[in-house]
Amino acid sequence: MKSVSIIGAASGWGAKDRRCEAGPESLRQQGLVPHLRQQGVPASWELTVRPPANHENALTAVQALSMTLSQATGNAVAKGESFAVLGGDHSCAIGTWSGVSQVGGPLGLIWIDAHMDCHLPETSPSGALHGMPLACLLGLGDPRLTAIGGQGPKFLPEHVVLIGIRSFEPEEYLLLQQLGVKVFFMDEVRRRGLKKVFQDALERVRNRTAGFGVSIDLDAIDPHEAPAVGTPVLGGIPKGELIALLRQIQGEPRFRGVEIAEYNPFLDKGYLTAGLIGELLCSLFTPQRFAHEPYHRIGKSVLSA
Ligand code: NNH
Ligand code: MN
Ligand code: MN
Ligand code: MN
Repeated sequence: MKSVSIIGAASGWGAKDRRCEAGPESLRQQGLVPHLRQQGVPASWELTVRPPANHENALTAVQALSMTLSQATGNAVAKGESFAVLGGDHSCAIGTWSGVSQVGGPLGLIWIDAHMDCHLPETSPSGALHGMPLACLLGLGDPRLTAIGGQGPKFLPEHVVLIGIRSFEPEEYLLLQQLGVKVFFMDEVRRRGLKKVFQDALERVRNRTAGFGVSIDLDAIDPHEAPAVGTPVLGGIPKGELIALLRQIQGEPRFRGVEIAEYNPFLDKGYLTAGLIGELLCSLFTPQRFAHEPYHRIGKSVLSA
């Protein structure tokens, strides 16, 4: 069984509310690693990457962090380990997947998000970099970000799928349509059920690829169940359905790793979102023979210790 390298991406420079930079350290303090190990996941906290203290602006902060992060994920995969990147705002995806795409053949990516994250600097209404990482990974955007891990696109459009989308600007949808990237809107998820949509997604990312990854923006999940995000959008994916489907990936040799982004501990209600992150990780990495324990204990066990 592959060991799981946990990598914190402690930056909020891509978001309007920067406090998600505290996400990784908070999860660590809430006892995430001991809990995972108790659940049979051979996880260890590899490192936490941070932007340098002396960066000039948000872009150079994200650029520097992404370069370090890409080396960390690239190393983990080259060693034959799985990884879990914990954000931090979703601009960390530039580093995470640029690194993974350097190892082995073509890579597939399932992008689970309320948003498309496919803006160019010219089309973004907010200028926030967490609205642009998928465009960067497809080779479009600021050259300082698209060059990370080597020039050019890190994925072929036919190997990328988005799930859970319910908030976007027309320009980013146009871009995805022009490229030919498949988008499963939340409407379709509700109409056909997540299970069928997820099957279609898996088929695409497995077709003529050497491996695939999953990027989860926590705002994809309904805000009643994942409140600790900076940009909540009502009407999201029920967490139980997502957990059940991620469980199908467990043990799949071509699954490279996961990224879970946008956790802002200051917005969490009790341990709701932290617990959910634990459950998501267990669903992907806990061997089937282990019982699946409710996760809200991570915080409590630390507090009572
Ligand atoms: N599309 C909006 C923007 O670019 C919101 C992006 N926010 C996200 N993306 N959380 O996942 O500003
Ligand atoms: Mn989002
Ligand atoms: Mn996102
Ligand atoms: Mn669990």
